[in-house]
Amino acid sequence: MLLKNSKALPNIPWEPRPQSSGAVSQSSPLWRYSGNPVIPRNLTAHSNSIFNSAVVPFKEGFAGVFRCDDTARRMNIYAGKSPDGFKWTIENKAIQFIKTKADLPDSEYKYDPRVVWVEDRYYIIWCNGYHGACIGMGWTQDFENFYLMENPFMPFNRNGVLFPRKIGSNYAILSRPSDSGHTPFGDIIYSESPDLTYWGKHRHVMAPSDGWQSTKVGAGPAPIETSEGWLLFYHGVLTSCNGFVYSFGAALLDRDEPWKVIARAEPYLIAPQTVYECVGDVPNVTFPCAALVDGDSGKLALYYGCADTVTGIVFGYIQDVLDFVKQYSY
Ligand code: BMA
Repeated sequence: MLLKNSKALPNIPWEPRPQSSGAVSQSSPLWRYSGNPVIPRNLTAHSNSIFNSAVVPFKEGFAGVFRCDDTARRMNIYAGKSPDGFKWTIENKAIQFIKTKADLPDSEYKYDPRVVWVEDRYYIIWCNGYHGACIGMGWTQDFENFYLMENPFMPFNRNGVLFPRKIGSNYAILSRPSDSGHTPFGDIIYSESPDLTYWGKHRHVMAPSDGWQSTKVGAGPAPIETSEGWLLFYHGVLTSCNGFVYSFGAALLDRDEPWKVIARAEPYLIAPQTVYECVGDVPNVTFPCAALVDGDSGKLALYYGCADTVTGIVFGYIQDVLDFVKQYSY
């Protein structure tokens, strides 16, 4: 079995690959959902935009934590549920975290959530406003009550992504140290913690390279465990004459020492090419934050933010993505 520790998900949102995959390059193993954007910008009463959001299997259907910027353009995260992964109901009120300790700091804003099931609960990791952008963390078991934890990292840091299981005896996370602005640089760093409070053993994973990933790179959905290593989808940024362009690609990390890159595809998987990826509040952004996987069939449904405005889905097979990563590795 190629996938490790992925449960069967027979109800994974799915649409077969069309004869013509539209704007997707013929070599890409991923294709876009024909109903994209799956989540419109104005789904909730006060949302200006809903994007860069995280979904997971939950009970008979799906649940998620969504980045909604409101019509005052405040960034916050909201809980949502769906019977099928396509039709979503998102709360009108942002998540109110319950502090697990009285002295936990408040947050000025929250954005770009990831949700990862580890052991007995769903952990939520986001970019947290605390004297600048840093990483915030909390947990839930029911998507009704959410509990706040310590911030894993100090400012400035973004793109915190927890691994779905411990590596050895420690929890493991990827993140990207950054600066107070829009950060024209950025590498992916790996860190470990025995208790999800104190983090260390920092290891460099990946730097920007060429072309679509020449300015900065950042982890996307939680890494997916396969018999060949951890499959990591990540975004890469290119600086064009018209500003940043966010595409995404994939790499394979060592299973026991995930800071070691086994393979990394030179071409992107998805780049902003459709109208909803190129036109919006921030043009030319495709930003992956969540991946659903069916452990039986190897089907993949990946959710990504489009132009910082709406949410899209792309489909594919894990095996095909792995083959792509190995075939086109640097
Ligand atoms: C990053 C974050 C992301 C966003 C991207 C493109 O710094 O704000 O949420 O998608 O910029 O604007």
